[in-house]
Amino acid sequence: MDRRKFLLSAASGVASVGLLNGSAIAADIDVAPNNAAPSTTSSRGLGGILRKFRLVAQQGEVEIGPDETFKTWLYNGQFPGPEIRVKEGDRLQITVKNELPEETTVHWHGVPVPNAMDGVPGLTQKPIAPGESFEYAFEATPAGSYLYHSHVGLQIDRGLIGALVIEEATPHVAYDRDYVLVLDDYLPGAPQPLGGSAGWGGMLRGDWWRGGGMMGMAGQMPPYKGLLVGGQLPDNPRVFDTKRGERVRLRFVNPSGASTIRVAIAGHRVTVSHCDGRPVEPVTVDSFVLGTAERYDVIVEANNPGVWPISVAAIEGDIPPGRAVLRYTDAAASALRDGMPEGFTSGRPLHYDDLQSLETLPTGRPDRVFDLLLRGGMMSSAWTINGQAYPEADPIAISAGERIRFRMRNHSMMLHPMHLHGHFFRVGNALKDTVLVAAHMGRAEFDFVADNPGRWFFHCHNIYHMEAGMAREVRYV
Ligand SMILES: [Cu+2]
Repeated sequence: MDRRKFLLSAASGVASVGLLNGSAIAADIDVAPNNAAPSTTSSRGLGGILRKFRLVAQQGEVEIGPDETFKTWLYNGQFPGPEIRVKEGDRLQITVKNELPEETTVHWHGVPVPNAMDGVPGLTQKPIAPGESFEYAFEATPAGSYLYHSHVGLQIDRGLIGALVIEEATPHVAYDRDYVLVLDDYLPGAPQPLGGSAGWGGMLRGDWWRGGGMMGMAGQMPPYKGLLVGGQLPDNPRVFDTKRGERVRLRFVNPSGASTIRVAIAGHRVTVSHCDGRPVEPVTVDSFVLGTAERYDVIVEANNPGVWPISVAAIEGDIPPGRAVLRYTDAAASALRDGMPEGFTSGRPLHYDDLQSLETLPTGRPDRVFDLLLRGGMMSSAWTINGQAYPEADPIAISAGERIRFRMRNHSMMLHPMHLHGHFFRVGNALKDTVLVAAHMGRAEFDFVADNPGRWFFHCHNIYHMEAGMAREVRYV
């Protein structure tokens, strides 16, 4: 695909969301810039254009590889869902029509939307009943790479996921091309709860699961069949074109159901420029890891012509790796190199400590500190925070204006990507919305300012843990 073709296909993806006449709508309903917008300089002087989209959640069927058809639930019949791409300061109006046999909602992961637009059933809205619609409206700010996904039950492990890109007016890194790579763990069939005797945990035993070298994890991952990049299995990879000498921005987003994924590109280092959408001091590494719902934007300098795998491999579980392809258009007709990129076994991996935000970070002593113990997966099917499994769990009460610290300890054998809705928080010297807490006595902490009142969800983004109780309401009182 050349760039123009890519742009065309990206545009047609958007068009089928209902934006076919979007430019006409935007021109008709042009509004003045919102001077009350947060003090991001890049949003000043923008048009504050209204961008309307339509997402239809429906059953459908997509090809995800040679002879592999995925019959599942989709947005607008596409997998992943259509890429929604707008400019910082635009106003988004997204109508979600539910044509599924079950209730659904859509969550705009990472965007600090007003509480009523956050898409958490029973907390911020009534779920959208089959046959009904709901209109989400919020300002596209701040710029960044985000996700949208269903927030009902295990629907993420259908195909109800997509990327939301809010382009910055003045990026701090230069690039010639801009691609989104949606990672996913592919689960044929309908997802079921794990653990106990009711779900897969009781059925799997050793057949599906070889243990991955970790004791006690049997039945703790769904029977994923492979990792996908851009909705494709590795035998039929997505191809991302570049020319020698160009700089390519790759936005990696991970709306997987449960998989923490390492990424490396053969023949190339990557320079991380954004973490969970927010700009960081560029740092050059050989690989990086995305917990479920995390995002990294990287710049790749196209200085090593050929046809190279962009490889992705799960850290937990026993899922076959996936890949996309970085192809130089002027490369000789060389074959795609096989094998995993050297960055998986050598070189420099990215750590959270490498991330230096380019924005103002919350500082000072916290007004409140919450110690949160994460457990589960052994004798019981529940995953808990301080011994409680949501919804039978006390809300975490905070007050507007306070500085809050969450300190998490992981007394379980699995990773937990912990996500707070409605806020960015500080991890080390970076702003994030999701933080991985390492398995086996791992610890993590984050600080945030209580500046977006409402009832917000805080939860593990492994949806099986979330559904088994590893969640709390964070309530402004
Ligand atoms: Cu978890």
